[in-house]
Amino acid sequence: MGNGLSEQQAFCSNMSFFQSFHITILGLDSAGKTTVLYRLQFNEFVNTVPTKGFNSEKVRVSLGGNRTVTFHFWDVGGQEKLRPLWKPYTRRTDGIIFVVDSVDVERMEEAKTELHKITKTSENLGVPVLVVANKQDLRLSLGLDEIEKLLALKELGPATPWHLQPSCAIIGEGLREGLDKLHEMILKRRKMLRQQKKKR
Ligand code: G3D
Ligand code: MG
Repeated sequence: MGNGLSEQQAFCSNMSFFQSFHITILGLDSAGKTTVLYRLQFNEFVNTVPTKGFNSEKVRVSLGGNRTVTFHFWDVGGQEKLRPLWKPYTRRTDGIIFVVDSVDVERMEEAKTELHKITKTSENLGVPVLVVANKQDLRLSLGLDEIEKLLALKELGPATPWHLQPSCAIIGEGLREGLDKLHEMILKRRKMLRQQKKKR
């Protein structure tokens, strides 16, 4: 027979199955953020229009190892005039998905600046980032090594855990693998924060 405390503990640990992770989807306009979101939500391609403010959807996603996880995605518009919104939307976020257009060589420097700016704000220190190298189906898309260099991803770490994932959002390729990694990084960070709290 269990006592009240262990039942309560079991209840709390079961509750973690129902919690959702807050994920902000960022990146320059036209990178494919909204396509990523609707591909994950409906499992099919949805024709997008430029996002004027934000789209928000709660989605249950099946990950590897029979895990089903609920993510609350916030897809925030990427046009220059909307980028000041990124900061408030990333407040208390569990993870960031940063989508880049792998063909848009000209704006890679701009993408790099925005990525480094948002990960270095004090609220986002240590928040894991999944960098999605989207539009890999296009012939002129850059390879991962080149994207890693152009976005200076190595300069993000060790403070910010990151993973670079190739994808083609119109058919959904690479998205679940990427989310799997992001989920792992989020759990690892939570564990680390819990341990740090205990030590204090
Ligand atoms: P955004 O939300 O980041 O602004 P969208 O970007 O999701 O609106 O996508 C911008 C355009 O890129 C859309 O085309 C969309 O179909 C296309 N796109 C998104 N992902 C991919 C991909 O993986 N491969 C290719 N080839 N195209 C992609 P339109 O023509 O509607 O502007
Ligand atoms: Mg959009």
